[in-house]
Formats: sequence, structure tokens, C-alpha cells
Amino acid sequence: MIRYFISDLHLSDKRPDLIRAFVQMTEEFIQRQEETELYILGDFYEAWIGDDFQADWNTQVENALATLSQSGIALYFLHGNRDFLIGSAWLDRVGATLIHEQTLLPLNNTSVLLTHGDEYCLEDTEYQAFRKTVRSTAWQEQILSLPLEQRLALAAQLRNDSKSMAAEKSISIMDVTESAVGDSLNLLHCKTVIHGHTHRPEVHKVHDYLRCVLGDWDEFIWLARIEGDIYTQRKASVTEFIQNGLNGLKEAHRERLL
Ligand SMILES: [Mn+2]
Repeated sequence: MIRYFISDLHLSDKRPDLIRAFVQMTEEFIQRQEETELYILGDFYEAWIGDDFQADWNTQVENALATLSQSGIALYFLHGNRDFLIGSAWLDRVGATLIHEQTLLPLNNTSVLLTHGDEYCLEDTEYQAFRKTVRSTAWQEQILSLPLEQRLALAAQLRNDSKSMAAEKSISIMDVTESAVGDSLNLLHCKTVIHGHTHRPEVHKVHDYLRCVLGDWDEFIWLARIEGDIYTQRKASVTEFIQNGLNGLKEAHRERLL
């Protein structure tokens, strides 16, 4: 069994190259005919304003996902801070199973904790307050009841707000609070976490655990995988990936799971 992990693709109409790379990746997963699962750990989209949103670029993305799940590749989705409004209609259309923040994935001899990661960025109190609001059911129901145009305008406004907020903040404030990650892992008796969100791809060995940070899709295409007890993360430039597919990815991180 091969398990693939991606996050922070930030797909939108602004990046047709990333959409092309993603569609190509799903086609290659199917061609390989291996027993495969794909985990999308949040911020798959740059923004999501409700499952009733339709656009040609996204129909292409949804069709690729649906073809993937219909081919027998199990597809799992976890909300990020950009696409927390993804709901059951989208999940049904693409054939994905929703997994919740901080889900424990059992493997042969161990387990890994899967999450987007924004919940660990505790030093950013302004963001945590925002997160509390937008993750509440009441706020989400209210937003989803607005007409589509109003939701589009709101999404644009939230993106600008988050950009100007980010510009004023120090680098460290926008990273995870390591002790919060450690506390989660201890509580769950787990030694490895895989998360995205920070756009700082790395494998950190901290105390007695591993913190595997997924890469965001922008200049590079990133793909992490677990096979047996080995975690690897590979990358390629977008052009290189479009030319050579999965074979064009070069190993950036490799670690034996604890
Ligand atoms: Mn994020």
C-alpha cells in the first residue's frame, strides 16, 4: 500500500499550470495500478465559497478527483483554513471521505497524526480569533445562506485581509508552536505528525517525535508518501513535473517512521 499526502495546492483560476500538474498526477496514479490512498490535508483550493460554486477550471479538477476515486484509489480530504467551507456535496461529487483535524492514521507498526496545522500556530492570536469565528457552525451557515456574488466578494476581502495581516507579522509568529504539537502527539501516544499550512517543507526531529511538513504548490510540485515504514517527500519544478510526471520528482526528505 502506498499512501500519498499533499496540501496547500491553493488551486484557482490564477494557476492553470498547477491544475494541469494536479490532473496529470491523478492520471499517473491511476496508470500505476498500485494499491494507493491519497490524503489531501487542506488548502487544496485558494478559496472555497460553497459547494454550489461552479467554474470550468474547477470542473476539470473535480472530474480528475472523481475519476481517481472511481478507479479504486481511496481519497481523503481534511479542511484547511482556505477551504473549510467544503461540504458533503463536493465530497460526494469527487468521491472523497472527510477526515477531521488531528486524525490518527493507523499503519502496520505505528500511527501518524494528520492535520492541516493552522490550529498549532498559537502565537498568531489574531489568526486564532479569526479561526474560531470562521470554524463555527453558526458563522458558516450564515455565510452559506448568502447569494453567490456576495460570498465571492467576501472571499476576495478575506484573502486581502490575510495577505496584509501576514505582511505585518514576523516569520516565527506564523509557524507552529512546537510544544502544542508535542502535547497533541503525547496525548495520542503518537510519534509522527504530517501537516501543511506553514509552507515550510521539512522533516523536523523534535525530542522523540517527527514533524513532517508538506510543501505548498507554487514554484514546486511536492508529493509526500509513506510506503512500509518510510516517509519520503519529493519535489519538482512545475515545468519539470509537467514534462516528466512522477518520475521527474526528486527526493527532498526521507525518514523512517518512529
Ligand atoms: Mn493553510
